[in-house]
Amino acid sequence: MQNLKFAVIGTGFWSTYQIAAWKELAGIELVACYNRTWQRAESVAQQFGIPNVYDDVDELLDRHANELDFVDIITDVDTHPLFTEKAARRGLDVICQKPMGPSRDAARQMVRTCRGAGVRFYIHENFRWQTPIRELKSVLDSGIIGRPFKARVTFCSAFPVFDNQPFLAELDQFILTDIGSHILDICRFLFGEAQSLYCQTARVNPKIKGEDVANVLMKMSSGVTCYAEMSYASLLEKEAFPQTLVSVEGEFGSVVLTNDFVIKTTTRGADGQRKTERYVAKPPMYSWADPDYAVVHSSIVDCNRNLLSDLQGKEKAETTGEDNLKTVELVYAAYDSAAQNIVIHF
Ligand code: 89Y
Repeated sequence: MQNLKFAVIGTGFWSTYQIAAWKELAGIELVACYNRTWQRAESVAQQFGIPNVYDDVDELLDRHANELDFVDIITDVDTHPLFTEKAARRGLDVICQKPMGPSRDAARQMVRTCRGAGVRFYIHENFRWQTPIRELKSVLDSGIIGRPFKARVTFCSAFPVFDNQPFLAELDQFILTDIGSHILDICRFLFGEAQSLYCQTARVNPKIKGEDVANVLMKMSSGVTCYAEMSYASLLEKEAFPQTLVSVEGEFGSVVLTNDFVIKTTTRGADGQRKTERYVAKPPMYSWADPDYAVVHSSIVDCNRNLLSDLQGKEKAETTGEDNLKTVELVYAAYDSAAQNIVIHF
């Protein structure tokens, strides 16, 4: 099979990890990169040996459309629709970072644009690919705790997230779009689709524009009541960033994914006594990963592998645009619920 050729659009903070993760996989070739500032594109190109550098995205696409198979969009959310449209119009498959678009309508339109152009469209949603989340899913699928009826999915932190990603402080809608996209996607991955949702938000940090706390309560079609809590204003005894902590109760027992990737499953033994089994679901540590983000950075490799496999026609991608639109709908339903203080029914 021939290498698939791609271009990276946007060479900011996240791109260096995204590109390093692509380099872990065979069967692809990164032929060009674009950034609105040429210097930044050039420096990333030198770091990774990318042969063609642009600060004009149309020029990149026009010059390379014939050889390219797909683009990987790693820009701020506001430019996702435009760059998706430009690539799709040239017949290129599109991978785009989460959150898909700057609004529900923009995201819906992106899916329509790609469908209309007959190109494949994927969202780079990596949290569900984290080693501990996959391990937790296998515990649930094994049936050992029986049918889950209740869950809590937690991302609460005081990590100085705005130091590395200052634009996040400027977003009118912050935590639900940034972390909520991941956390609500994990809820869907673990427990299926939501039937109804109620949300409350708050802004604790006075220096940012959007909300930095969101509490979402969902009733899933599977019967699970799922509480998703997220915050960047939580100074806790143990800083968990960027781990997602999960607790699930089922008819025969419970499972928790707690700090430092520890999974503990509690069931009754043959003697009827309660027993807890402990296991550490440590993610692979790549030399290029930032230790502060290691569990997230390693999941980029697995997410990319899944998307590549779909592009190569080998395996279905989990996070297609169509699928991720369901996560986007939850994010904006959460905003609607919080704004009107109502339960949203799907
Ligand atoms: O932007 C976010 C993401 O996708 O993962 C963690 C993060 O970098 C900060 O919330």
